[in-house]
Order: sequence, then structure tokens, then C-alpha cells
Amino acid sequence: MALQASLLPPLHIHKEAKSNASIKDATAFFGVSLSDHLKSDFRPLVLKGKWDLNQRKIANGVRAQTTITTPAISKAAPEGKKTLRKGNVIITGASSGLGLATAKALAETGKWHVIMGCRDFLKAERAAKSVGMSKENYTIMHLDLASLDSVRQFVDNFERSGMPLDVLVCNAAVYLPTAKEPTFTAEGFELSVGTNHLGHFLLSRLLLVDMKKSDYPSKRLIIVGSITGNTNTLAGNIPPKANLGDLRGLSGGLNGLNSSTMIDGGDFDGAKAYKDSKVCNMLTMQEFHRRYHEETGIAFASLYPGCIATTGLFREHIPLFRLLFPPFQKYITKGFVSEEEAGKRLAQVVSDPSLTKSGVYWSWNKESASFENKLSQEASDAEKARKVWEVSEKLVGLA
Ligand code: NDP
Ligand code: PMR
Repeated sequence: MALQASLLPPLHIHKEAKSNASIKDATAFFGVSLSDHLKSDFRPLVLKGKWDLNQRKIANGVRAQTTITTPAISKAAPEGKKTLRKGNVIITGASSGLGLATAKALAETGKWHVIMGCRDFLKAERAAKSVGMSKENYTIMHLDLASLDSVRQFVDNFERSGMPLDVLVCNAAVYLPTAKEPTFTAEGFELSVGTNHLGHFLLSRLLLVDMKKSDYPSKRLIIVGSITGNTNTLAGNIPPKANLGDLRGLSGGLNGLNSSTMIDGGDFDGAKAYKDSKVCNMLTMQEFHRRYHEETGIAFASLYPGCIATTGLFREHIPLFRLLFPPFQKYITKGFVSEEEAGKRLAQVVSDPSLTKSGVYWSWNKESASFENKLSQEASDAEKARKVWEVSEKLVGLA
């Protein structure tokens, strides 16, 4: 729509890093066969009784809190022009890693109020303090993406707060590469796809209504993707590769009872489930763009922020992996990026006036310049995107 830009500067298109000899050596060292040696030290991420109890306590606390922390309208726009008030951005999973670094980067501009959608309220509060975010720049609201009830409760709490919604960042994720057996969300979906894709799918569909109402000049809905879901890259070709197949497992509800726990109907594989969930994230962004960009003017985007090898995402991996992965990415693939740098990248997608194009998968080159990247064939398949959308709608109770 009108806000999207013929005014934008042209962006340069580069390709993602390609293979080299040292990468081949490393493959032999710790790559492809590594998963055969993984220990099954998986612990469930969702402790239901505890979460439910916490959720009730927190939901009450949140109502009280959100009524007092609604951000003030700033009287003078610092750089003149259109921005009359602070932007409000919801970031899911802002209690660590990329989400926290992005929250910090945005909060310290003084132009954003960050709503941190987190499953562990105290962890989020400590995290915000630890990076020096000041109280008036953020609100924490409880959100457990592994429970659709919690997602609905979060949306309800947010709407009761009276804050307008200008940008939504779907960032939270779990990665369970060592799990021998699947675990499940509250509704019985395999946990990785249930959390990373279905929880965010419901959240973004519900919050679209709120975003439509916002008068903010540049509204954006961002879903974090990844290189490892894109099989047109070296990283995306490390087994197990993402593949959604004909969606038979997703259509069956991923519950392991009357259907497979994997989208393509295959045997459970935690690493593949994560990569599949990232493909769903990137397809969802494009389907949003096709369905809603013209009508709403919202810019829909996804991104690969770089390999942030130090984050909590790898917490379930074996200790040897966690030790070797950062130096491997730093010195061999050279794909490493610090949490701080990655946070600045995602903050750019939230607020940079030159990144308003919709339907784009952003990446960065070695000089940290952003470019529009190409998605793999599967991650850009419009027919698959439509099917994932329609099946997901049924699973989360929207159709
Ligand atoms: P982290 O583990 O540091 O952050 C993930 C966040 O998601 C945490 O805040 C976590 O909460 C939250 N989360 C997990 N499960 C739930 C849930 N059920 N409900 C609500 N929140 C939840 O990992 P990263 O920062 O690395 O990951 C952030 C995003 O970046 C992900 O989408 C990931 O796919 C993507 N990404 C990461 C890359 C990397 O190299 N690290 C590369 C490419 C993409 P808690 O703190 O409570 O655990
Ligand atoms: Mg990968 C340019 C090469 C490159 C990049 C950018 C990544 C990113 N990786 C690359 C190459 C390789 N990786 C090679 C050659 C190997 C074999 C040694 C390799 C292995 C590897 C493993 C075992 N890489 C991994 C894992 C994981 O468990 C991570 C994963 O797949 O998480 C889903 C991972 C990653 N590599 C990346 C990135 C960004 C990840 C992590 C996270 C993600 O996609 O969100």
C-alpha cells in the first residue's frame, strides 16, 4: 500500500557463503555423523504444572502491570516528521539470545517500547535488567508458545493494556537435536513445530487485527527464519535436511497417535523438526505478504541474522558441540555473528526506514550490510505456503 516504498534506495543482492576446503575438513571432524553420537540428555522444556501455576500468577500480575506501563505519547518527535509517539514492538522469546539483544538495541534508541513475550517472567525481568534496559522502555507479558491457551491469554492481556501494536517479531524457538523421542505442546503437537511455527502462527494471526488498527507510519510483522531451513545453501545441506514433503504429518496433527510427529510423515528427528519449523516460518511470512500486504500496508519480512553460535538455542546439544560450534563458525565458516550484532540486524528490520519492503528474506554480508536473499525452492513454494497456512489454521482452531 501507500507506505511501501518506491522511495527506497536500491539494495544489493549477494549470495550466501559457499563451501570451501576448510569447511570440508571440518565436516569430517564434527559434522554430519555427529548426530549418531549424541547423548539423550533431553529434559522437557514445558513443565506443565509449574507453567500453569506461574501463568495464573503472572496473568494477574500482568494485568496490573500493563495498566501502569502503557508508554507515554512523546510530545516532540526527536527527528521531526511522522513519528509522534514511541513505536510498540512485541518480541517473543526476548529473555535471551537474539530476542534480548534486539530488545536492548531498540529500547536504547528511546524510540521503542518493547513488549517482551516470555514464558519465564522472572528470567525475562533479570535479563532486561542485566542488559541495562530501563523500566519505562519495556513491559514483560507472559507467553508460552507451546500452549495455544497461553497465546490467546497473551493476546487478551496485550489488548487489555490499551497499547497500540506497531511491530510484531516472532523470534522465540526451541531446538531439540538430541531428543530421541518427541515431546509435545499442551495441545499435543510435536514441540519444535508446535512452538516455533504453530504458536507463532496463531499469535500473528490474532495480533494482525491489532496491527491493522495502529496508526504507526511503518508497521511490520517479522518472523525469524534461518539458513539451515534453506537447502540452496551449504548450511541447509547438512543432514538432516528440511523437507515438508506432502504435509501428511502436519495434516494429521503431529501427535504421534494417528499421525507422524514430523511434517513430512517420517520418523521423529529433532534437528529436522527445527529446520522444518523454520521453513514454515519463512513460508508463513510470504503467505502473509500475499494475503495482507496490499490491504493493510504492513511489511512482512523474515531474516537470517547470521550464526549466533553462543545463544541458548544450543542448550540441548552435547557439551562438545557447544564448545566447538562457536570457534568453528568464527574461524572456519566465518558465519559467526555476536548476539549484539545480530540484535542490531533484527532491530534494523524492525525500524530501519530502508527495510520497508514486504515479502523479503533479509540477510547480511560480511560488512554487515543487509541484502534481499533468495529462499530455497521449498521455502519459496507458493502452493506449499498456501497449504501450510490452511492446515495450520485448522490445527490452531482458526478454521
Ligand atoms: P535462545 O534460546 O537464546 O532464545 C530463544 C528464546 O525463545 C528464549 O527466550 C526462550 O525462552 C524462548 N522460548 C522457547 N520456547 C518458548 C515458548 N514455549 N514460549 C515462549 N518463549 C519460548 O535462541 P536464539 O536467540 O538463538 O534464537 C532466537 C531465534 O533466532 C530463533 O527463532 C532461532 O530459530 C533464530 N536463529 C538463531 C540462530 C543462531 O545461530 N542462534 C541462527 C538463525 C536463526 P527461555 O529464555 O525461557 O528459554
Ligand atoms: Mg552449520 C557457511 C557455512 C555454514 C553456516 C553459515 C552454518 C550455519 N553452518 C555452516 C556449515 C556447516 N555446519 C558445516 C560445513 C557443518 C559440518 C561440519 C555444519 C554442521 C552444523 C551442525 C551439526 N551446523 C549446525 C549444526 C547444528 O546443530 C546447527 C543447526 O543446524 O541448528 C538447526 C547448525 C548451524 N549451522 C549454521 C547455523 C546458523 C546453525 C544453527 C542454527 C539455526 O539454523 O538456527
